[in-house]
Formats: sequence, structure tokens, C-alpha cells
Amino acid sequence: MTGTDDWLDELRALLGDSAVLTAAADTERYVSDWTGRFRGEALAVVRPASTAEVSEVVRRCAAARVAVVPQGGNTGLVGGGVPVATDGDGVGARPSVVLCLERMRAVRALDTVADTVTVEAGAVLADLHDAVAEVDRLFPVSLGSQGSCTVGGIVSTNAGGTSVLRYGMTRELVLGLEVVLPDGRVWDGLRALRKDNSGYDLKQLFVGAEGTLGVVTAATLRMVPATPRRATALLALSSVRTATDLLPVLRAAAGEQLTTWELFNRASLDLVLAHVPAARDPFARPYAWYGLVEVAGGGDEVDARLEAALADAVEAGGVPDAVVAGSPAQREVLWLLREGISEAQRVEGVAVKHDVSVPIASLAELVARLEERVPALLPGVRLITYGHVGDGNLHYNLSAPVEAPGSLLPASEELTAAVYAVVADLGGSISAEHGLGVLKRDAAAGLTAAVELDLMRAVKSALDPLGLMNPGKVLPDG
Ligand code: S2G
Ligand code: ZN
Repeated sequence: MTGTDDWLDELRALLGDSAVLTAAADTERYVSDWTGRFRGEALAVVRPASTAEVSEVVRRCAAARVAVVPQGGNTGLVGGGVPVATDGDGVGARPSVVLCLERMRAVRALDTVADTVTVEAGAVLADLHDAVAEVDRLFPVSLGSQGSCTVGGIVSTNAGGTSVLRYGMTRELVLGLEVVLPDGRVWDGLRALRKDNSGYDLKQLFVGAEGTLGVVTAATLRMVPATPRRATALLALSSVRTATDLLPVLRAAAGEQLTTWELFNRASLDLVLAHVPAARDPFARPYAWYGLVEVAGGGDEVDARLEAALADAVEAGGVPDAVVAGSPAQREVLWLLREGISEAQRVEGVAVKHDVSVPIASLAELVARLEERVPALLPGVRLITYGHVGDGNLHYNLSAPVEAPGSLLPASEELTAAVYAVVADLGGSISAEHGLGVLKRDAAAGLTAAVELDLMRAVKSALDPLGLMNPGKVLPDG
């Protein structure tokens, strides 16, 4: 028996054998990420069932100087939820455990007076949606990965999704957190007070920290009134400029009930039509761009508002065709055309993804400049362009040229540098909603003011002086 084996056996004695995985067949899905771009090694995958168990595991890791990689549904896109690769990936890989919260799924409290829900970090987002729907409420973070991403994951990455236009990012819905700190202590910050100015707003340190400051084990979140009535349409658009010009038009007609305004290009739709069996092109001919709009509320006023919005949009020009969902089934198909893009692109192999944001009015210029620069760097590269018009967030995800599948990854650094240069020139961000993880850690540092990096490093070293919490993510070491 080695020291490590003894240490792992003690963890098994604490948590139970099935909560400490070491066999490669058991750990593979935890140490490699969804995108297929990141894979690391771990001494074990540890699956605690309670905050007390998380606390004890973290305490023992700190004592043994073993790093902790917190993980929810492992749906991340930047390598933030898996151990850094043993080849260093820019930082020295170190003995780590993946600490997966998947067994902590309880809804601890639902308060329909204050409209808050307290839920454990391993709860799947779709299950949280169902739980709050039972009390006629909505938790308004909506993501394509909601069937597998977890509450701890969306908090730790400050997830966005398709309803940010109306409800904001996850950060704006977090009222309180329970966190296991890097030394194993539990911070119970699960306060649901609407007003609490008693010192620093500590919870916000952990929202979007990607598990580098502590392990989020539960959250108290805002619920909003349910929106049982949804009116949804797909518009054919002549350009990106049309999509951005229509935002105020749609907002004027639908008011605060405008919930979604999403954009995707023909290449995105072609992927979905090729790989998603239930997908159907609702139009008789192809168009360059498409916009998915949804108006949601409590009554059938949403239909009239959508109709008015569409009339104004057609009047404004640039909308050669539109289709309104006539039933929930038809609505699901329209949503599938947008939300199926990510999975469809994955079928075609590893993509070089960019999750960027620019001022909304600059989206058209961003796309135009990229359409000029990127194909020049890799002829035949496929531009899978889609995103959230209402918050200026574009997913500029590149797939390899059909006739040269191996040409993409070798060109990825140059392609990404070109994308980020245009984004920076337009005053945008190179990570709108997916976080930094490993993928964007160094590029972001290069675009961040020294004083800001110093502040983030000061917070990191104050909370995690041993650097054991998700090392190699968000901030470059040193
Ligand atoms: C989206 C999903 C991730 C991706 O669909 O809005 O955030 O594949 C993306 O870029
Ligand atoms: Zn997105």
C-alpha cells in the first residue's frame, strides 16, 4: 500500500466505496470534458453526498496538499471542470481529485412569499425548473445544456443562456450561497434577504469564480412568476444588422415580455438539419440568417404582442419571411433549430469555439470583419455563427473544412488570435458567458489591466493560499 492508497482508503471509509472512483472506466467521463478538447488525470473522483462530507474531503485534501477540481454536470466549454492535462497545459499538473457534486441534488426550501428557492449544487437545472414550476414559478436561466448542467455549475460560471435579455445572468438571480472554503470550513451564506448591506457582498466572489475560490454546495436563488404562455416565431433575416436593428422594434411591441431574441446563420442551420433528426427547415428556401423570438407571459396577450412585433419587424424591412409556432410541438421544433446547434456541431468533430460579446450595435461589424479575416487564414473553414442578440453575445464556433478535417486545430491559435483582435478592437469581451477555465486563461490575462490581475490574485491568495482549488483555471499561475 502506498501513502496515496491509504489516503484513498480513508476517503472510502468516510464516504463509502461507490463515492470514491479510481478505475479508469469509472473516472473517464469525469476527467475529460464535453468539448473533447480537455482531459486530465485525477487520483480519484470523489462524490460526496452532503456539505459535511464535502467539507471533510476538502479538509483532507488541504492537509495532503491534493488539489480539488469541483465539478457539476461537466458541461463546461473551457476546460474549467476537469483536471489540467498532465502535459502541463501551461501549468504544472498536480495530484488532484475531481470533487463531483452530482449526489447533492436536494431542493432544501421553496418560499413562495419571498419567491426564493434554496437548492443544492448538484441539482440538474432542468430538475430545478420542474421543482419551481410545481409552485407556479420560473427559475429563468435557460440553457441548451439544462438537461445535464447543475446549479453549482451555472453559479460557478455565472451562466447566461437565452433569457438574459429579460432576466439577466445567473449572478443577478443569486441571493445567497453555501460554500466549502479551501481549508474545509463551511461558509453558510444562504441568506435570502432582499436587502443586506452588512459588509462585503461575499457571495459575488464565488459567482463566476469557476471553483477556484471554494466549492459551491448550495444556493438561494430568485424565482420569477411563471410564464405559461409563450409566443414564438422564427424570422428569416437578410443580415446581422437587421437582427440588431429589430431589437428595439421587438422591445417596443412586446415590452418586458420579450424574453428571447437569438440569431443563427445558415451554416448553423445546415448542421442541425444534418444531425438532428427532428429538425425541419420551416421555410421553402434558404436564407443567410435567422432570428428566433419569444414573448412570454401569463396570458394570451403574448400572441397579440408577438403579432404586433412581427408586423413592425416586417415593416422595418429585412425580414423576407417568418413563421409563428402554432402549437407547443411547433415551438419545440423552432427552438430545436437554435438549441441543437452545439450538439450538431460536435458531431462534426472538435470545434474551435469563441464566446464573445461586443456592443450590440457592433455585432454586424464584428461578423463582417471576421467573415473577411477568418476564411483567409484557413480556406474552407466553416463559420458556425449564432448567439444572443439581446446581450451582444456571439458564438463564433469554427468547424474544419469538410475536405481538410485535420487542418482546424493546428490553425486554432492563429484563428483565435484573429477573432480576439477584432473583438478587442470593438471594445468587447473574449468570454461573454462560458468563463475562462484553461482555454481562455492566458488570452484573458493578456487583455486584463495589471491592477485588475493584481486584485484577482490578491483575492485568490487570500482565500486559497495553497493554490489547491481548481489550479490552472481562470488565472495564470504565478
Ligand atoms: C449557446 C452553447 C455552447 C456552445 O448555445 O448559446 O452558449 O456550443 C452556447 O457554444
Ligand atoms: Zn450561449
